[in-house]
Amino acid sequence: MRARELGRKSVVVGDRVWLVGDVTGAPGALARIVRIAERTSVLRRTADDDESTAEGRLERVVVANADQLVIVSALADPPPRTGFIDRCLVAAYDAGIEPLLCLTKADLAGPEAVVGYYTELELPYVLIRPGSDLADLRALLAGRVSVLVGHSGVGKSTLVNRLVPAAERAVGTVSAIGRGRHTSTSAVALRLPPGPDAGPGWIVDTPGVRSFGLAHVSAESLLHGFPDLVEATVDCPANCPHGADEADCALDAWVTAGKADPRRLASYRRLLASRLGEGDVREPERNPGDPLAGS
Ligand SMILES: Nc1nc2c(ncn2[C@@H]2O[C@H](COP(=O)(O)OP(=O)(O)OP(=O)(O)O)[C@@H](O)[C@H]2O)c(=O)[nH]1
Ligand SMILES: [Mg+2]
Repeated sequence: MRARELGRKSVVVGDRVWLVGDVTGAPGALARIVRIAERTSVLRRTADDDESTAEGRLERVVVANADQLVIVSALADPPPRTGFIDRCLVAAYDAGIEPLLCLTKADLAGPEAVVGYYTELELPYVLIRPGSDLADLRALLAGRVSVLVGHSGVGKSTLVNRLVPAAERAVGTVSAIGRGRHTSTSAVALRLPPGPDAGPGWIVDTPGVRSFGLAHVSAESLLHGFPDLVEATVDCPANCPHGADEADCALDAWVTAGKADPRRLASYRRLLASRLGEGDVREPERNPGDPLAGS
């Protein structure tokens, strides 16, 4: 139970709290949450990118105190969306949480296109297929609090069940048009079995999201999700908005010189536009070049 003075939405998954009452954990035991510890990190998302809309102001805390954001993307069924991954990266850097790319369904498609897109970023990634060895992933999760985010049907709960066999998370099927069925409906933190070199970590399974709105991230912080572009902006004029029609924006020359992938710059500018309500609201996280991008 939550003490009334804490307010209705005050406690989120990942919070560390003080309890008063019966803390045995036995069936029927009742304790009260009386205090919430200061959070080391807060991962947020909004329903929309545009701060001027009601959806844009509707902010959700996904998880507190996570130190790793595991961006889960299937390589097929549903197809990967680099625009969505880019958004998650912005949210991770903004919250001070380290990103890890987790590419599932490697039995269905190769990782080359997605991995190639992030070459300049040195973004750590792991490949997952049914029955694959999870030792690399376990090592990256050990001793940390990691949160899985991704579209519905990418295999987050499947992965959690493999990592924590006692978890028994429900798993759904993917429809013929490659959409998940939103099987998981709430976030749950599970304790990982301890590894040989590190303390037991925690993994947080979350419900699949359609998009990852960034209305709460300032235009300036948006750029921090693009470390491959940041360096170029020292050559920009003061207060350069970095938009596509800025004649003196140094980002164009940076990309022309081959120092970053032009698709990353385009993705960054799509995010900028989307925050101003100019983006494609229908499929905000789809980038040209993604599999099925034009469909
Ligand atoms: N071929 C293949 N299928 C997989 C893999 N991982 C998961 N699946 C399948 O993908 C479907 C969706 O898996 P879930 O674990 O429910 O996906 P989720 O990300 O938890 O979805 P939500 O809870 O809706 O957000 C299930 O039918 C899984 O069996 C994989 O590596 N390869
Ligand atoms: Mg799930």
